[in-house]
Amino acid sequence: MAVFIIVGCTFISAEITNTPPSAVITYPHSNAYYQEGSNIVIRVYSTDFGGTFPNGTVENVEFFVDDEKIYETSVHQDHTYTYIWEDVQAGEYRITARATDNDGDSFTSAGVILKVGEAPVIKKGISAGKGKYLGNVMGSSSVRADYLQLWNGVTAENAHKWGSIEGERDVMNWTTGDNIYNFAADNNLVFRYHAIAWGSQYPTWLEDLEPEEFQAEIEEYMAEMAARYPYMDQIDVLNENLYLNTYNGREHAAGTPYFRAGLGGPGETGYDWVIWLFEKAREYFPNSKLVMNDFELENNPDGINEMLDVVKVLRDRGLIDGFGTQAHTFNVDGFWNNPGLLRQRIDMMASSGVPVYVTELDLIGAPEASEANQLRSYQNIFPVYWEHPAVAGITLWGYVEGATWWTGSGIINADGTKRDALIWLEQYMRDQPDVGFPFDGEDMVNEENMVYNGEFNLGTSGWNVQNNAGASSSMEVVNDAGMSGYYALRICPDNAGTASWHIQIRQQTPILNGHSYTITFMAKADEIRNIDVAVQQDGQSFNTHFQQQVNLTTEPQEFTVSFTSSVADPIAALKFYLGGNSACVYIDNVSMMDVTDSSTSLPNMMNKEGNINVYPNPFSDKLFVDVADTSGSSYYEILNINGQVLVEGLINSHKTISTELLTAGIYFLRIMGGNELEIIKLIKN
Ligand SMILES: [Ca+2]
Ligand SMILES: [Ca+2]
Ligand SMILES: [Ca+2]
Repeated sequence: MAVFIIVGCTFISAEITNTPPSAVITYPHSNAYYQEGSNIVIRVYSTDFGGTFPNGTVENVEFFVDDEKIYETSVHQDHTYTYIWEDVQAGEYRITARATDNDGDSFTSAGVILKVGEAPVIKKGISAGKGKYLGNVMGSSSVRADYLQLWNGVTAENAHKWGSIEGERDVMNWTTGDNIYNFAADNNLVFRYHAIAWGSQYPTWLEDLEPEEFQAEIEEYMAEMAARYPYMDQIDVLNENLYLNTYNGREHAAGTPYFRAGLGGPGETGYDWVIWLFEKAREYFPNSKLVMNDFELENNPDGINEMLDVVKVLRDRGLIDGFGTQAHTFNVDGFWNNPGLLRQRIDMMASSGVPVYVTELDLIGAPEASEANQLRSYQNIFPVYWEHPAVAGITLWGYVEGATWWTGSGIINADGTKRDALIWLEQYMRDQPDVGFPFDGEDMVNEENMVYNGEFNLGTSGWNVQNNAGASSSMEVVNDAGMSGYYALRICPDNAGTASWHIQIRQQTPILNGHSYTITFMAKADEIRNIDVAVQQDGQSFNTHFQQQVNLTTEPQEFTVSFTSSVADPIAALKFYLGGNSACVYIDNVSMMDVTDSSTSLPNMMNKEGNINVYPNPFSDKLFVDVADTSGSSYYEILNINGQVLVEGLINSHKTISTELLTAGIYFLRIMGGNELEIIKLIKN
């Protein structure tokens, strides 16, 4: 029988003779948000294996809200115990789960903080409603406009590494880290902290410290983290600890020996220092899952076993909630032709008895990196992780090609065009059964609407404000404007300038030659005033394609304006001009639709001038495009007969387009460059 004596908040284990069961609330995540009246699915992962002592069985799992028991069950599917908490009223709640094993030993999970309120839930990320989170990393405080559309979890790429925070002893710099955490917290995303103890990118002054000082320093670091970040779902408490079974016989992280010595050494268990570290983490972070994270696992079963040996002593003491596998390209791309073996390796990780968190997945393709091989890797590897019942969620380590740490691992180009892997990943997610969690709610994206975040449900994401000629103003999202839905945009000029264009609220909306557009929006102001709505080139010669004044009152009004463009402009932007008047303006429910009659917009028009050559036609899994005589890149799209864009990207004189994902049928290739637009009809066999 395990005996835990609780002194303060520290567990001091007396003689242990049984491994307690695990209990990890995999859904909802900490800081999840629901609308009042929702039915909330609570999932608990619980096993009674993975420790030093013989495996047992989980007898039951109890669910608690603010320490009050609401449910109990012994029924599970693949170690997940589920309860649906119905009609939840507004408030903030702390959920825990307690598992009891066949020896009568119990373990209570880390807490999960839930927020329930009046505002609707907005779908976030391509995995919304699909049962697991799919997150990414943020390298800086600036957030791409497509982040919330693609991802629903966040890890700071570098900002939370100890060396970034405290390069100089006792001088902590949390600025970037705070911005990244706050973005996650404000949007109720899954937040993973990376990392507390890691023998790389740590402050080098640690190397000179005696254990007592070392421990005091890491406690200071944890205490500051705990004070700043109450809503972290997971923490990489120990990162890259492997050293016995590595590819070159060396420490995975060269500085790990300093941590090993500084935190108390191996001791009787072989891992006393790890136990000390996780005990402290439990104490400081009662509402976060404690994870051990490493790489070189999938392709190295000895490495998995070494990690399992450490996990065992933590499992005996109820100190670990997740097995983290980084899953980088160099360890997993090679499984593209053997997903069955990859599945076995994940099974090994799951024998830890705690959920598997995929923490840094990136794929470039094998045997060599290419867009086509990357697609193949995604198709063969991603589903093995995603569909494994022990995998609780996945974080990709970057997504913008050229900005990821590993060249070739990006799945979107900097200009927002999607690589084949992302086109596939979006479709894969759409094809997954909708289970209603997490992040399930109202659609934030209307595929027909060229405007992103026109309801301002995602804050100001996608929009920016430009002040010209000495004007100054700021935009914010408010929830009491009485406009469309819960949120609306408010812009209050501090210095309104003298002309309407001196203050501009903008979003890029590329337009096509000969196409007709309808713009609708709702607006009001604190006093009767005018604003302009315009579509203007946002750069180069700032050509105005359309501009019209509208008269605002203090009551919300809906406006509809239309125009037909006689040029193609890939850098056109929808703009609201608000300068020249200091009355605050409210804008909401903005849309811009291409309303061109598709029977005339997509003629069967071969390129007459002969400067665009597309072959073969009919095509199968590849399409080659040569564009002669261009002074820069052209933008291409492949559309189906309904006008939906299926593939898009840039062409610099020659491009090979992967078309294996397209089904047989008729397509249109639309090529846009300068003021030229070409549409070519093609057939896929
Ligand atoms: Ca047991
Ligand atoms: Ca310090
Ligand atoms: Ca709105």
